[in-house]
This record gives sequence, structure tokens and C-alpha cells, in this order.
Amino acid sequence: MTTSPPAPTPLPPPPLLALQGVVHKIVSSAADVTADLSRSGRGFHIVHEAVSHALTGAVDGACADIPFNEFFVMINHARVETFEQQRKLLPSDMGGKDGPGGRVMLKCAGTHPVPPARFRGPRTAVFCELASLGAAVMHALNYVFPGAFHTITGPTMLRSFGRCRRQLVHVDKLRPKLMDEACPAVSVLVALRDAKLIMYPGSQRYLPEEKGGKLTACISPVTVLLKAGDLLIFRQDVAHAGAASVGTDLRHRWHWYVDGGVPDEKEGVFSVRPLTS
Ligand SMILES: O=C(O)CCC(=O)C(=O)O
Repeated sequence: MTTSPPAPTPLPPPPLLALQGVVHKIVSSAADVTADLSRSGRGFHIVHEAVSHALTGAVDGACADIPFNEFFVMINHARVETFEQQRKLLPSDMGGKDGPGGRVMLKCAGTHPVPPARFRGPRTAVFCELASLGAAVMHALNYVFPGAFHTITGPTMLRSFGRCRRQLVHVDKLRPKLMDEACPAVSVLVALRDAKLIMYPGSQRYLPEEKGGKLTACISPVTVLLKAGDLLIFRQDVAHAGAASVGTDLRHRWHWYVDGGVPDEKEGVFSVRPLTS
């Protein structure tokens, strides 16, 4: 008598797709992200605990080894041109009577992020790990605003040091009128350590015609407190300013720009003046 082999045990159905990390956080709050980043919304969205402390700490620590002469002056409490007129072209020249201090930037290439030359070995690895999350953020935004985003640029590393005064209020997109509402160009900031940003909620609806003009509505600024690992996504036409900070340590942040290109560090900064009541 022949016996047939036992029927194979059917495989259990595959588990439901488990999304993880930053994509999961953005996709699972898609309705809020849409509302916040739409023209009618407040213009910014915070993703808490998007990046592990191990990673932000490692990148922040590695950045501390990058010497000042590799950074460029960017808008601070005054425009870059003003610093140039004062012959303060290098970060080491910045500051006033309280000593050196301010906010500087280092661009790590464009659409192909390149680790700073100083990074070697594990330090390059942590840079690459964090850089890879840029694509994740863009893909998650393509879920929220279906399929429209195609370029992520950066990162740009920001460093504040010494007595750093509040930035001029500005928007990142130089021609805010050209904003495409199907895929609003956004700036993305990862706090590598606790950080603050001053935001003007809804100001994308009240921009002046010309740079340097006043917002057309009185908007109370809010201070957004970011813990290390939090990620802030904001429309490039929302008015904002880096907050003042003090300290002897170097304070780094990491910026990407989705579909908007990197705001130029000098020409055509679209600063705006708040309307006071
Ligand atoms: O200091 C910061 O983190 C903010 C800088 C910024 O938002 C900008 O330059 O556009």
C-alpha cells in the first residue's frame, strides 16, 4: 500500500506590513500633516522622537570636530551683507562685545549628500545613517501629498555658538508666490540636541509682496521647543527665525530641503517684518 506524503502545513498569512520609524510616524498622522502643511494650516508639523538619541548624539559629537573655517556665515540678527560690510566673513570673526557667537552653516553637497571630509570610519557611518532618513521623509511626504515630491537636498549642517542672537524673521523660499500647493516645498530640521525655533503660524497667507516688507496680519510668534531627535517640517513660505541661544558648547542642527532647493546663504534672503499690534 502506498501512502501519500502529508500535505504541507499551509504557511500562516503574512503579517500586516509593519511600517517603522519616521515613515510610520508621518504616514500614521497623515491627516494632521496635511492640515498643518496646507496653505490654510499653521505651516509646520513636529514629528516627535523621529530619530534615536544614539544617532543624534553621535552625529552632534562628530560635528564638533569640524573646524570653524569650513562653515559659512548665514543670516543671523543681521543679513550676511551686513557682516561682510563689517569684514566679518569668517565664523571666528562673528560676535560683539560678549565675544564670538552666532549661527553658521556647512552644506554637505546637494542631492547627493557627502559626509564632511573630517568624518572618518564610524563617524561617516552615522552621517550616512542619518542622511538616509532624508529619503524616508520625502517618501512619507509623497504618501501625504500623493507622489508629488521628487528632490531632497542636503543636509546643511547648522552650528550655533557663543551668544547667538535671534535670526531675522524670514521665509526659506525665495519666491513664495511660486509655491505649488500639490507639493508645498518644505524645510526639514532634525534637532541634534534640544533646540528652539520661532514660528509665525499661518504667516504663509500674510506675506508682503516684497522682501523686507511687513506681514499683512498681526501674528503672535510661537516658540517651538524641539527635543534631540524631534523633526520639524515647515513650509518654505512660513515666516520663522532661529531662536537666540547661549553657551560655550557647539550646538548643531541638521536641515534638508524637499523640492525647494537650498536657500542661498546670502542673495535674496526673503526677510519679513512682523506687524505689531
Ligand atoms: O537656527 C536655526 O535652526 C534656524 C535656521 C533657519 O531656519 C534658517 O536659516 O532658515
